[in-house]
Amino acid sequence: MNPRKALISAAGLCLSLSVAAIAGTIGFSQIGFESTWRTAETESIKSAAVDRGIKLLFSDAQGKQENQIKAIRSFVAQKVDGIILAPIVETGWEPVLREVRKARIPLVLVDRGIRVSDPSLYATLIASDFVFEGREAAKWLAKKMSGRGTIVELQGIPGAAPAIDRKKGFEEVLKKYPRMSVLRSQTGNFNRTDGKQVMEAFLKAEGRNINALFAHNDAMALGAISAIEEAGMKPGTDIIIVSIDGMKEAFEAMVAGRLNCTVECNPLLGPLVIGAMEKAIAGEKLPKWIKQVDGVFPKESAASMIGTRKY
Ligand code: GZL
Repeated sequence: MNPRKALISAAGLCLSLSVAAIAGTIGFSQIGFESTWRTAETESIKSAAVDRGIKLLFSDAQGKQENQIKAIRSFVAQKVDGIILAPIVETGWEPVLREVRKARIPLVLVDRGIRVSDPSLYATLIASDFVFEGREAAKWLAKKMSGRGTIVELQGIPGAAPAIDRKKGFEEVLKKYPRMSVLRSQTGNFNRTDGKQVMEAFLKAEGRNINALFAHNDAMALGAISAIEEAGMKPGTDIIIVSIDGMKEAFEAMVAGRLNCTVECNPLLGPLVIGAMEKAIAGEKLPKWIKQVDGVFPKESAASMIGTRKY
């Protein structure tokens, strides 16, 4: 091989080794395990790190922002090569992210966005478009209900980007249907137990006045389905239900006729987030938002699609 070619291939090898070497240890601050969606996301990120030979320091915040902030500070103290953050809520991150930047550690957001005065505090956000998801849920429901009827809403975690933006998208479309109204709206904290309890309260207060339920995630919808059945009503028939996430258990509920539609929010973000992390560590400029692609799955498609669902 001529000396020039040898030099180029050696440089290429060094670069690839150096990227692998640079992206040696990454800290990942995960929210918790409030839904099967969250579990699927965690597994996707962990396996993507293994595939790339990266050591992942995993921290489960058990649903508390202060635990996420503590974990980030611990990652900085351990001088990790990069930090991945799934931020439970949109605000309260500025001080700790400034400490991360001072330590010159690239940080990538996954699955939820944040509100900061200086967007250079994070390299990129890998997430779905929650406003799109809220709009699609409302469009499907308006068509199903022929533009009229009463709705109750189970919201996600207060202050969380998916809860704020799904509600925003849903209300934006609902404005076009004056004969559709939201009777009651309350948080079910993205989990099945709270979703059931809040739906029990809705049913006690409104009973058969309720024509439809919009749940910000499948976990709360599945809890609400149990509450509707225990109240002697038929979910999917007496009360039309649209939710978000596209989990396999939602497809099972649609096949059984207990859920009418789920808007996907694909949690398999691992390859995207690890790839972005490696680029950020190598000093590459990234777009501020790398959008996950999501679909809309009505009950009619559930039986043919369920075999393809990976989470
Ligand atoms: C969305 C994610 C949400 C899911 C819920 O990216 O943050 O949190 O929709 C999960 O199931 O609890």
